[in-house]
Amino acid sequence: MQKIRIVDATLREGNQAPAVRFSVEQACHIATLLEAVGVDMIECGHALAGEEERRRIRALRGLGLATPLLSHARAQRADIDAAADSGAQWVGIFCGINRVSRLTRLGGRPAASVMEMVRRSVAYAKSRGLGVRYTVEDASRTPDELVIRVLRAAIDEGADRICYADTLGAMTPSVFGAKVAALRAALPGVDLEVHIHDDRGFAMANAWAALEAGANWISTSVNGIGERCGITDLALLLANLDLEGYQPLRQPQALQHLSAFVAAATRSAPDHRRPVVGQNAFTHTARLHTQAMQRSPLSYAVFDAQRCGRAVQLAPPPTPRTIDRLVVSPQVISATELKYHRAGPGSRYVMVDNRFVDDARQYCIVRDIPPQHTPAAAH
Ligand code: HCA
Ligand code: CU
Repeated sequence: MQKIRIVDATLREGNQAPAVRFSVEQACHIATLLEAVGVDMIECGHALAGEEERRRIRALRGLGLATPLLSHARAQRADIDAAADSGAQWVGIFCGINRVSRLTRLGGRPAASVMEMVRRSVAYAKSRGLGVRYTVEDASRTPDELVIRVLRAAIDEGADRICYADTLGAMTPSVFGAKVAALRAALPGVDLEVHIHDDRGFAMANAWAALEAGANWISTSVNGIGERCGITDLALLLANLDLEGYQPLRQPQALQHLSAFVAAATRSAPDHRRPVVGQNAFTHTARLHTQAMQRSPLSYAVFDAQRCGRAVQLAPPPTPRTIDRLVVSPQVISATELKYHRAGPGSRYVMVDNRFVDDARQYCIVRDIPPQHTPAAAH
């Protein structure tokens, strides 16, 4: 099985998520944990963007990590100079070539002129001694023939790695897999990365389709954070690679810490349902499930909790509690998060957010539940 390499872009793509701005100290802590879990490259922001970004990159370089740093840049000399001067060993040059990119970001240049920009910038970055990744931004909405031509041009000029970006998360897995397979066939031997947004919820599925089709680098972020709906999630990808026998998880306990730290640093509520790292990911509640889990730890689990640095939690089935009349406040929770159970003739209890609510009156506005809204017990 080929080794799948990961470039984690939490400090670049993640730093572009709404209301996110990592401090130098936070960035350094995240980078140290990223190295601990074994990512192969750490992507930082645009060195040209300002002193704050340059300070972040300098501090990351000062950590002396073994993992190389990549600074992001447009296909312009000034950006590449800033990346080279920042101390990053690599530059990630991104430049789209489809009509939308040319009209909205490149002053209406014709494709031939963009091709020339890419050639010149890759050659210049090589002359500055940088490792070079070239990304076709919005590749998934670019004619395949044009994608291959511009990538070939970048490789001719010495690009060390090429990247196909599904910038809008527009693709479905089977289509994405076919695109990557065609790219792999047209450009054999070259390091091929994919960067996938999650707007349609396919960021993980498309990453998987891509690696099965021959991509050998995947771009990720912690908790999947990034522009809009974010990108492929690091912890889930690592756990899937472990499960499928590609490569074992390294320091898996650090994954949960990384996820919690990034959630706190981005002022996001912890996502209890997040696979692998979420609080509920290895918690079993229904009596049937907890009993089976006691007999065999994989009876209701696809990932081995221990391999993921987690422990199986068996939550005792809630003790039925009689509550007369309930309706959930729409401000607190939505009706779909409610499960009603019949605990005996005429009695009901309620679970909110997957937890048994001790005093439902704290959470709920008390009103009558019409009998047709209390479905028969599911368990
Ligand atoms: C961006 C766009 C980008 C670039 C990806 C890359 C995308 O935010 O600048 O350079 O590999 O999704 O196309 O994130
Ligand atoms: Cu992106």
